[in-house]
Order: sequence, then structure tokens, then C-alpha cells
Amino acid sequence: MGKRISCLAGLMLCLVCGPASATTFTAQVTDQDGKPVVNAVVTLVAEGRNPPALSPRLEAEKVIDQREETFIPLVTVVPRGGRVVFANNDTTKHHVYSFSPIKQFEITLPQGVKSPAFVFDKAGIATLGCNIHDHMIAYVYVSESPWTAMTGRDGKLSIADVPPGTYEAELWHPQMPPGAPPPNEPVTVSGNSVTYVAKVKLLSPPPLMHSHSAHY
Ligand SMILES: [Cu+2]
Repeated sequence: MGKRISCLAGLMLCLVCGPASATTFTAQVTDQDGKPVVNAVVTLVAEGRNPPALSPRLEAEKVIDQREETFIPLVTVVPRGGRVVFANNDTTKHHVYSFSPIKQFEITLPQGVKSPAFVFDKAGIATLGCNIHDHMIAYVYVSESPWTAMTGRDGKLSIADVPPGTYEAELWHPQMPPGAPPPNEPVTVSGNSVTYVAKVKLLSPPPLMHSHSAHY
């Protein structure tokens, strides 16, 4: 694993600043082959600021669907204190669980049933599974910072109206090598727009994760 970690392509930082005050932060994430990376989460951590626990900038309640023995979406971003509802729209029963340090729960969801909302009150990442279908996997990214977004299929994301200042950009993706988060990158936010370009080494997805590709 050590060698693999050292092979990380590394992060490239490129800042392009424009001339005005309300700043739109955009990021572009590619993998080691130069392909756009979907489902990468970028968080801007502001030095010396304490964003509210329940940020109005991130939607506080999200639904994770289950269809064809797949959690949809693969990655869900909520603010700290945010809620997640599980909706079983499948033709089978599911038993959703998390043993992650930030949140432990389990719930049996018969076909057609929606769960109560689960509150995620600690920042971090919870990995979800299903006790009945071992191949089912999803992630809840609980963000402390209101300046958090996830890349689309084009590997891009955008965060509007970021206050000027100095931040650290944290990057996360489910296929990053475990235990080897890339170092945070300093980002200076000023002007009209700032573009953050990151290149990251990803492991191959588990074979069944490919089923997610049909849903994005
Ligand atoms: Cu299941």
C-alpha cells in the first residue's frame, strides 16, 4: 500500500482570479488517466471561521433511494446536523446499516417504505451497506463547511458567493486509496472566480459499483 500511496499523481493547483468581489469557486477533478471524476467532494475549510452547524447553503434533508439493489445516489452530501431519509423503491426488502464512527444505525425497510429521517450530527463520512445485499454501498459525506460541493459527470463543481479569504481545499472520493487522503491545498478566494484543478489517483471501483453508472 505504501508504494501505491507514493504513486499518487498528486494534486495540481491552478488559480485563476478575476477582478471583482463575489467569488464563484469552481473545481475540475481528473483521475490519473486525465478522465473527469464524478462524485468527488471538494470542501473549502475557512481559517478562523465557524460556519453554522446547519448551513443554509447545503440542503439539510436528502433522500437516498434504493432501486435495483442499488443506493441512489452513491454519494450524498449533507451539512453537519443534516438528515437523510431512505426510500425503498425496490422490489425487495433492504436492511440499511452504518457502522461508521460518525453514525451507527440500522433499519429494515420493506418494499415501498420510507424511513424516518436520520440525523447526522458529526462531520465525516459514513459508509452505508445493506445486510441483505452485500454489494450495495453508498456514502454520506457530512460537511462542517457550507462551502462544499460534488462533481458531476464532467468532473466539475461550482460553489457560488464564497467570501474572499484564505481556505484549504479538501478533496475526497470513494475510490481514493484508504488511509491516504491527499494533502489539503491552500486556496485564496478573491475576484470574480477561482478555479481549482485537481488530479487524483483513484483505485478501480469494486465491480458492482459500476451499476451506479446507469443512474448518473
Ligand atoms: Cu438490500
